[in-house]
Amino acid sequence: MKAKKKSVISIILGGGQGSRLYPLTNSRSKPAVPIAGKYRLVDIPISNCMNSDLKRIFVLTQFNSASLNAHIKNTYTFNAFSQAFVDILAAEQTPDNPTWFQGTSDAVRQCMPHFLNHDFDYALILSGDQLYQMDFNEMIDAHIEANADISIATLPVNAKDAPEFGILKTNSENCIESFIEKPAAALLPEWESEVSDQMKSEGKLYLASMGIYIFNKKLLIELMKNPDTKDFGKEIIPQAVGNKKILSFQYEGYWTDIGNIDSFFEANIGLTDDVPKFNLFDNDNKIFTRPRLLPPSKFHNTKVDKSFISEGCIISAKEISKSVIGIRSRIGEGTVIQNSYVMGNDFYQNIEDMIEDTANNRQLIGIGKNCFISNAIVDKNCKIGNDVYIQGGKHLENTTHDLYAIKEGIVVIKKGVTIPNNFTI
Ligand code: ADQ
Ligand code: ADP
Repeated sequence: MKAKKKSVISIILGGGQGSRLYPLTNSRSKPAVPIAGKYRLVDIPISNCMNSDLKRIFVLTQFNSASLNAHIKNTYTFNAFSQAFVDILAAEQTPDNPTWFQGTSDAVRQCMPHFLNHDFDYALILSGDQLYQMDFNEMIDAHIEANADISIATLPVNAKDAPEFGILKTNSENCIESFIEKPAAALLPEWESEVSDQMKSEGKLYLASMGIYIFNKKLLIELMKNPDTKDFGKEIIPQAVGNKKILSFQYEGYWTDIGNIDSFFEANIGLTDDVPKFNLFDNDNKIFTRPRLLPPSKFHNTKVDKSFISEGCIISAKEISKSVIGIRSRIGEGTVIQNSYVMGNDFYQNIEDMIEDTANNRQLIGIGKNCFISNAIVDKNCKIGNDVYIQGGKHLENTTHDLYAIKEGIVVIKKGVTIPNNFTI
């Protein structure tokens, strides 16, 4: 018998208003937020799809931004003979739909006409704010083999993390028998699962939904007819449990949610660990991004330790440690950067402008001389003066200021701001 051809479209939930990532999402949509010095958030799920040979991809986003469009257009170009595409679908108002996406399944519902223009048997629905590497083919094969209606990727989590996720229980055939979205801590004892000895030893006793779903086309069409259900985790999945065959596809590799400033910061700084949990140095699983053809980075008198330095930087800093430095960064002499993510710049300032700005006591694009920056995120295109002192940490209270925001002790310098000489946080 001829094996059934897998026909799959991928739908990436690119983000609602992205308020948890504010101020990084102040002027750009969440999928466009720069990560790891040279990528954007959306490159992670797209690369997982490409590496799984799934090349028909939709990115659903609450609002469109120039940078997301430019990034997708300049990165994911395919030859005319392939069926591959990456299409951005931004929430649009139509006579039938006067509102923005009201939730994750509402986003899919509103975009159904676009999906139905394509031939597919299965829809793979992914979150846009997770860091992981996964071959989706294994999950798709398991879904087909089990003759499931829906599959959900799951992984064991501990009691501290469980209230953040959909938690489920399975039967002996790995089919989901019960599901609760974000249970209160007090309810957890009822939700323990049989997990491997390794997971048990790490206290990971609860099976969490990774927010990665496969739906059979027919079922998806049927479920998306009801405009009253707005969210996969809150409505679609709990309502399908008991009525549909839902497979739990268990994953035990590295996976993390990067939906808020704290976890976004940790995920970036985690890349500087001796053996990072997320491996960017992998022949088989490449993370794709825009090929910018930047020159190599140039250093003068800098001690660099455990750091990621992207292309096209001009660095005279005294010391950079445990930090991620983004493309085209310019860092002045005497400056120390610790435990920070500097996103870099979209363009270089030309030499004539720099001479004129310096002569007029204006800050240059990049980070000036003799600064100290620790526990901070510096968004793109900032002009940070000389002798600026930024010391993030738990001693600081959450706050929002014209030039920066502080969240969980992490100082986030807003995109494109000018920080005067001697400024202190
Ligand atoms: P959450 O991550 O809390 O839980 P949600 O905030 O709805 O769910 O986001 C899921 C994904 O959809 C994210 O990538 C988000 O950016 C995106 N998204 C949200 N609203 C959107 C909108 N209006 N338009 C487009 N995209 C949107 C979900 C599940 C849990 C599961 C966790 C795993 O509900 O059951 O455990 O994911 O992270
Ligand atoms: P981000 O989402 O990173 O904030 P933007 O929406 O600012 O990105 O878009 C970045 C693009 O804008 C880059 O490709 C860059 O070429 C261009 N750009 C922005 N400002 C300038 C400038 N002053 N001069 C030249 N190019 C610029």
